[in-house]
Amino acid sequence: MNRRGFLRTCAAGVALAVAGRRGAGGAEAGRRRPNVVFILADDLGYSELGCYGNTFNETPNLDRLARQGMRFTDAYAAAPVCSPYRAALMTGEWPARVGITDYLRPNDRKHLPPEATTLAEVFKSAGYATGMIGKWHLTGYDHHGAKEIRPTDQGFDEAVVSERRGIGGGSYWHPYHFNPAVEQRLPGKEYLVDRVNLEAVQFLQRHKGEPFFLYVSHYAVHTRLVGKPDLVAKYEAKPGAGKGQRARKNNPHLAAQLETIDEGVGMIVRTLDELGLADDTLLIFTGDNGGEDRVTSNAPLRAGKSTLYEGGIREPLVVRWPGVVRPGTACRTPTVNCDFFPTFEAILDVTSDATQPVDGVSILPLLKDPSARLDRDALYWHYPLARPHFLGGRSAGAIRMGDWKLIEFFDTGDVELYHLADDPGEAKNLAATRPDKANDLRQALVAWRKRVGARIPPDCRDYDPGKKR
Ligand SMILES: [Ca+2]
Repeated sequence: MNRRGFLRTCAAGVALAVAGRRGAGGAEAGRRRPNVVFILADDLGYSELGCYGNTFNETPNLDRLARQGMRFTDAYAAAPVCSPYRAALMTGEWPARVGITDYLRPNDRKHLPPEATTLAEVFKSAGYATGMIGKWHLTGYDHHGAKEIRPTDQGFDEAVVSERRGIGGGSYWHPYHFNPAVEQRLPGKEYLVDRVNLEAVQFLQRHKGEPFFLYVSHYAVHTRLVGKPDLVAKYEAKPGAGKGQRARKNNPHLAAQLETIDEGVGMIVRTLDELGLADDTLLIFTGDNGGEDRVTSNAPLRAGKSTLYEGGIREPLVVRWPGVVRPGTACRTPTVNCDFFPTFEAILDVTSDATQPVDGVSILPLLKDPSARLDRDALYWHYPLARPHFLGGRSAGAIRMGDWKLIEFFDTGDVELYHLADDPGEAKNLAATRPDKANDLRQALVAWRKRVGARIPPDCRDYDPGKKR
């Protein structure tokens, strides 16, 4: 029997209760395995939530969640764009190892390989109902001549309001460009974020009697930004409001979209309360890559989506888990989104026997105690490009070790070195004054590339960095 067949058999009822390979799980001490709701916002920058210091946007439900749980200050995305983040989320691997290091185009031949064991398959192996709502972006699309590998091919029992063709910029009103087959369910002009919120609530209601894993993957706040008109008007009237969809700060459309996401978080929390499931449910909110800095500001972090500066890869991460995560805590240990896979394995107390090597580390010790130490020296990024991203990102790799971070630009061969504790905005390049440190980090980065088989194709070294595509 192949791996997938084995997992399906397990899902059909064969117990899989062996010791977790990454430490004792949440099932210890008689504790029931929790339900998991994982809410992901698209292109949401580090500095957009009230609980991360934003004073213009209004995110009362997420701020409450942070007060009830743990806020991570140094949570990273494994990539500065969509698809590689999602590949790392689903497999626990570095994107470089999966071989998906850039966003997948609609006609892309690449996709998350069916033989990879996904997060959804891990939950299925533990007897969970698995559901996904919204953005997948781990395949090319049939409509564009590519082979589609759908979420339902990767361990999700159901995938609703999910794209079947190229993801449309600004397709936030029904009928949705990315999947015209989606029938309207809300009265009036249906707004996509509202629809995703409704589907999330109804999934919880449908599956209240069994353990569930729900992945709520919003299409917002990806450009083109389109907020609901009443909310946009509310933010336009606020002091300091930027103007229009392309405002670079205090963007009223982004704020409006984010408020609707936040409303959905409130709906999910209320539904869990009503169903009596709040204490048995681990609730996670995060984003897939940094904010696009032509429509927002990630300050105090530098730059945004498509770059390996902090603004491109550092994300909000809020976790609520009653009885395990202490309310109102903050964790400053660097984490990366490949960590979710082994973390859930540890929480479920299963060894998934994934066919792929898992690069992440379980952060369950941090959930129990934010000052716990993880067994990991460094985080790595690999983002080779044949020409600069249209948002400005360059072909590059990076490493963070302790408070030090090095970015190696593949197009010029230059390196930049920053001390993040002293200089979170990456304003002072120390590569020339600390060549010893720069050399150590560069060597560690090169050694990691070798270990995971990360390639830098020749055309990703040799192009004109000034030329935009
Ligand atoms: Ca994204």
